[in-house]
Amino acid sequence: MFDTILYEVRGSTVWITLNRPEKLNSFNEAMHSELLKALQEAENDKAIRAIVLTGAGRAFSAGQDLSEVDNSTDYGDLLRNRYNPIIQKMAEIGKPVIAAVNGTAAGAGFSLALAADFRLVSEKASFLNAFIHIGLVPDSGNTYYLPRMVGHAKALELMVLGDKVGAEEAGRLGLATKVISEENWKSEISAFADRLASMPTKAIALIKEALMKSWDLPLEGVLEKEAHAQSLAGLSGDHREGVQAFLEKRKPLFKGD
Ligand code: T3D
Repeated sequence: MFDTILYEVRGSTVWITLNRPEKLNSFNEAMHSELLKALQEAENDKAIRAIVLTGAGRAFSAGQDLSEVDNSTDYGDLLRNRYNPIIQKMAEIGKPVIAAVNGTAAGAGFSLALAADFRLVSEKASFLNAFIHIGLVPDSGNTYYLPRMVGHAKALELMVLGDKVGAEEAGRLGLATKVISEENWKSEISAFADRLASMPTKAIALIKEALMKSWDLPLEGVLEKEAHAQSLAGLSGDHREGVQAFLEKRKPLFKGD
């Protein structure tokens, strides 16, 4: 169905794998369009309750395929038309998105990992704000997410100096949800994705939305947003199940409804 990505449904999760390993999963036009379609498909499929995004081979993604751009490329339009819809979709999608960062995440590949809700990072992986090395500026949400995760000073340092951040440092900086060893890679990613897929999906969607909006709102607005989100969460089947299970002293069985 797709040429540049793999789309594999495993129970209630989908694994989307960027699949141009010979080019370190750098983005060409087809991969932009297919990744967006895959995210839309995962969003629309009610049976999918967690999304894993990873890369084939030794890289997560090396960002823009530099052999695809030339002097006639308007980078602003390229971002508006191809990268930004993907980054926006990852924020909007009402399901948890896990970046399973299997190797190098450079340029927009770094940004893509930042736009996920969780980053499970292989001990072999690294993050590189490669933009500066080719005279460009960080894009695809990098200047939004990175300072919020590591603070202004560290973000500026990573953007301007363009030094590689290894897995251990990514853990220390709060970029990595968890650093995972090679031998446990697949099993730990699966377990984490399955855990998220068995949680109250609507509440997760509301948390994502509220947290994103909280950056732009004064306290009063945040309090109202929380009240509104809680009204919606309170109407969910999973809330009823959570309370019922508590009263019956059993484990809840959340269905994402
Ligand atoms: O439209 C716009 O441009 C605006 C939007 C920009 C968004 C961006 O992402 S800009 C940043 C683009 N990315 C980069 O600048 C990163 C370029 N790649 C690298 O710096 C290095 O490849 C890495 C540090 C990521 C990994 O280094 P290493 O030594 O492990 O691998 P390598 O030997 O450099 O790469 C392996 C192959 O992948 C190689 O091909 P070959 O020689 O085996 O045929 C290399 O050319 C290819 N490759 C790696 N990155 C890209 C790429 N080919 C095309 N585009 C790439 N980005």
